[in-house]
Amino acid sequence: MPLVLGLDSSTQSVSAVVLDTAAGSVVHEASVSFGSDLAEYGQPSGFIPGGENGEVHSDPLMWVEALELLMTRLGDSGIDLSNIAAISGSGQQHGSVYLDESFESAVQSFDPWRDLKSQILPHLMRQSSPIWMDTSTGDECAEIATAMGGNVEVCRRSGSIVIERFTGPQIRRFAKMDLDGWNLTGVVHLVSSFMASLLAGKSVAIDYGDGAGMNLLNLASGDWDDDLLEATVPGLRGKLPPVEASATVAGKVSKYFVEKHGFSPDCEVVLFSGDNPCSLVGMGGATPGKVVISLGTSDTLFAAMPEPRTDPNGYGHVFGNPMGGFMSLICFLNGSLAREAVKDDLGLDWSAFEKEGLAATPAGNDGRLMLPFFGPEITPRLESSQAVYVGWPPATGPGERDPAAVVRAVLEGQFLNMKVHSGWLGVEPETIYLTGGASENDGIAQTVANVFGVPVSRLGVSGSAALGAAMRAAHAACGVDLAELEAAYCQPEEGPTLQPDAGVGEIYAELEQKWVSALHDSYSLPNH
Ligand code: XUL
Repeated sequence: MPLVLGLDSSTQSVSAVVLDTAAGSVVHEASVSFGSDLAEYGQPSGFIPGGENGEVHSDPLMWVEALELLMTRLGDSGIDLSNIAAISGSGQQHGSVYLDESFESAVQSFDPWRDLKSQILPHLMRQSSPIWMDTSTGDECAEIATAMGGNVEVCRRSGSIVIERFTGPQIRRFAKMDLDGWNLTGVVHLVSSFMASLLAGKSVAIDYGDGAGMNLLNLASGDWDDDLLEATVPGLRGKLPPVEASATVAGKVSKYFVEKHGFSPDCEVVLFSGDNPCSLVGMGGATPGKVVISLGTSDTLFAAMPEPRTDPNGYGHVFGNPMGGFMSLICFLNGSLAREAVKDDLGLDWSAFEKEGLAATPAGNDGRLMLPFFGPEITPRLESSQAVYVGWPPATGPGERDPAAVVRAVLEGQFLNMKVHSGWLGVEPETIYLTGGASENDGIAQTVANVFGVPVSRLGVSGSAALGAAMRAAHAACGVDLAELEAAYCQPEEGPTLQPDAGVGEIYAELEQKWVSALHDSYSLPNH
């Protein structure tokens, strides 16, 4: 019974899912949490607390130890690791690991009688790794953008304007702060390619999915962009792994994992990718036409794209789609925090939010609009903000507005914002796949269907990044068809697909225009 293993090295844990793709089943899931399982690192949320000047770093040795512990747990759970035919994985995006020149040769011959962590330690040229939550690189972003003649050009080439958490600006900051450390660095890996290198026993390539989150990859050529490299740190190409298609088999699993954890020497390691690209696959959204909206602390919208368009406003990102082509990722910071602010402010629970709010008001809210930005926002880019109400009776002040209409206004405002700021994708969605906590609320899901004018299907998938990684391993190394994998693992939850209500199309078309005008009247949006 050949199995595949998908790993997810995320901010707070490293987790695994084992699939039997012939049976279409999930055989086992396991996880190691940095907070509870590796408390001795003192990084309960997966990063070193108290970073200054926007620095958010993690200890890469913690990731290594978690990987090893996870393998031990998988073995202890009765899974025969010699039955694993292929492994792939997912990593939190943008984080970087700085290794010396001898890492490449050392990783080939790690000693199975010693732990992995102590054998990596001498090769780390930077003891901590900046991760995606780091915002310390404002100066470096400005320097790179200026050297490139502006962010429009950076976005055109790399799919994103220069972003603080992206790896290029982070590398530049390290080279400025610690030139000696930088000069001794032989290779910079992403979290994804670092973990894959440990498993493959060699320094492997970065894939297009995660590589596009560095502000260094030229999307059109599929190679590192020489001008971006030069603007970041001269000579950078010599310290980066090559970049390759996500479906590349990097090689067989290393001797270390064969001898220590019982893997078969024939087990293949497929390049790892970023967590968002892997989630696209795990949610069944890897073929164009499906748009995935995840309603979480912040909301995200992602979709496969046939061609590398970029966001003219510079808010969204374009990454490689691990199944070929490209994908977008648009992040809306004011997600459930804004919904909860309204709910709590009105003293409602989620059921009342739906019954006394949505159900008591008409689609379009009689023209009452909200710009639902309760704090800083990425899409559109707003440094700080508070909600703006447009089209309400003139005398209404805070606390006097009809609570039911406020509930509807926050949701319609959020989904109009998503619709307006995803138009650049050029994707006409056939179905919206909705996931995340708030998607369970029927009224919220119906409002998404109505605002977009597209049927909404709710996904039952959990752990989509690890699942997507396992599906990628099965597809790339074992030749299993993507459609077959999606049919087995990415089915919508029980329950009907929600169709848009009849007659609401025109209402929302009109409301969208008013909403866009209100946005531009209320904020001076920065040009990048
Ligand atoms: C994406 C991003 C986050 C991390 C989380 O740009 O920064 O979604 O990938 O792991």
